[in-house]
Amino acid sequence: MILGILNVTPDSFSDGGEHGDAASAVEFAQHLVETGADIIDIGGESTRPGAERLPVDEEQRRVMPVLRELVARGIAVSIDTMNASTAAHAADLGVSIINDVSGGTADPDMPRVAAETDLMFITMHSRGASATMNERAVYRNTIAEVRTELELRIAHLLVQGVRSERIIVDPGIGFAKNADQDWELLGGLRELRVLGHPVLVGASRKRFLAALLPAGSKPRERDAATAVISALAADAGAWGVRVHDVAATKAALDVWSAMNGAKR
Ligand code: PMM
Repeated sequence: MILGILNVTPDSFSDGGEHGDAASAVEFAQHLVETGADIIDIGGESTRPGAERLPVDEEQRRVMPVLRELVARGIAVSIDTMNASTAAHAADLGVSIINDVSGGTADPDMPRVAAETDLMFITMHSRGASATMNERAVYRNTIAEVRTELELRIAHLLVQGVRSERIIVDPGIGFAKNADQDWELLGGLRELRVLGHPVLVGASRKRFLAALLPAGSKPRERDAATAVISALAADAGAWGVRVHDVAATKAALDVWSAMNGAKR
């Protein structure tokens, strides 16, 4: 699955401020769908390292008009939020997926909303809040620790009534991880499949890719590398990728599936 990223934030690291009004955000989402996105992942709160939390009413003011219009157009939408009330409101408007970068830990009501709405729920691995997560990127065995911490998140969701088949896991590339740890997790994606849940990968334009490019390059110049990661993630059995440049990832995934067809 390709989740196309639609950030309606003034400060996201790679595309902040591009979709300042609802109409341009909707048009951009439509473009992502036309170029191959299966789902639009809409978020109103930046989670870049160091970001402070946004008041929930401001988050909802940003995302709800866009979300309402996308659903009206028959587009599948996921809501990228750490707030249970935003998730509940989005569920009322018809979203298909709740995507919580805190894995259901930032808001104590989130697991209950996930259970009651019975939507797909993406539980992403991170440690602490965006403001402090970089300090917590200390692991003895990155893959094993991320896997264990995801297991705890899953257990917490199950206890609160979320159905197992609704849970998608995400290693949280760039969240409480340094570049080496991000690469380790991507290299070890297969080992996350033992969790028994679909795996989502969000590597698009992230900081760890900068070292592959000339100094001073812009985040959008990381799109080719992102597309390669999409194909390799598919090869490692990932369920989905969350990307900015949908067309490049679609091409990479088409190549991967053509080669796989040829192998059979
Ligand atoms: N990354 C960001 C935001 N939301 N959600 C999931 N499930 N996985 C991610 O890796 C993820 C996310 C931050 O990136 P952005 O600022 O480009 O949206």
